[in-house]
Amino acid sequence: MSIQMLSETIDLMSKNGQGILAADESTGTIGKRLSSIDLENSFENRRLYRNLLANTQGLGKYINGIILFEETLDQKDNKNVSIVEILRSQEIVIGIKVDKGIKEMPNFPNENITEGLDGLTNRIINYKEKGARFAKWRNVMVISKDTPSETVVHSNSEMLARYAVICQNQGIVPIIEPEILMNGSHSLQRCAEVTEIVLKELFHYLQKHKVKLEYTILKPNMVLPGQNCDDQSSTAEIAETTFEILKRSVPYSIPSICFLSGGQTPTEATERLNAINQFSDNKPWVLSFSYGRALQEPVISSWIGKEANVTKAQEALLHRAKMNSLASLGEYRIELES
Ligand code: 5MM
Repeated sequence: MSIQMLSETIDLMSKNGQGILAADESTGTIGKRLSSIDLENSFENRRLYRNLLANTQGLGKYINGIILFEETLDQKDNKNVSIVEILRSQEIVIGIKVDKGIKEMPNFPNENITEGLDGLTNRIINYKEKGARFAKWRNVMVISKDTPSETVVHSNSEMLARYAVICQNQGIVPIIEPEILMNGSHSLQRCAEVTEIVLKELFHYLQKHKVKLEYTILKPNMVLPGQNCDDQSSTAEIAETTFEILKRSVPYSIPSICFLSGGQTPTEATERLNAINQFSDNKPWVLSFSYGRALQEPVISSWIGKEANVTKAQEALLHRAKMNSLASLGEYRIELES
């Protein structure tokens, strides 16, 4: 039963030309987004915003999955229809963030460990009853002279493996997100070295814990120079390096790799995804997107909390989703932005 569920979900979520909308900001993170448009971080404002996203007509053409934060599973639109039902009517598969966020790793200053394994089975059973078919767990690692440390890379990898097993035993597809932040002044090459170490360690632990890779989605960072690095690298260099590191580190049994945007501008995230997809005809995986900020920034700034702007904000979401859909096929061109 659980294998059949995993297989059906993976088939729905590994289609060329579609990607994932990450709308799983925890209460603190969505608060930062709302404060950027001077809105209070209230239950009602969060409901209005997520309702706007879900009610974007045509979104299902470009987006095959959405990652929600747990409160959204219970929210309804103004006509009392559940947000989950609205999304399902567009054939968008429901996902849920199940990690409990990051904490500083004891004895490892400035490094993080992700929490949330306690009680995870019961939470997943509950989310499944509410319509979730896939889940997401995010690690956050920082590049500096001494980080990420070996211990933190090991511990975070093993947590992801244990989370993935719990999900798959309940028929839920795990998205594994080992994010390496672009904060800092490191070079493209240093990010490549760290990404390779992190991915190899991750797959070592996934295999040790007998995770079924064919029913797993990887959500990695692109290989990028730190945002304060003097040499910002060309789109072609970023695409070539990212593809090279993935080929070296990610087993071909992974069906789909959906990048996070990580603080890139919306058009940078689209251009680079497009370049990665143009880089090689010989791709063992679907290479697509699971963007949060790069899909939502133009939506939030168009909306600014006003009912009169809802249609404009939804058009902004549909436009970015379409641009990234084209990028996942290697068919995006900058002229299409206008
Ligand atoms: C959308 O934000 C997600 C939840 O963030 P918090 O745990 O900080 O509340 C986050 O996991 C997101 O899915 C990924 O970081 C990718 O988002 P970006 O904006 O980097 O594409």
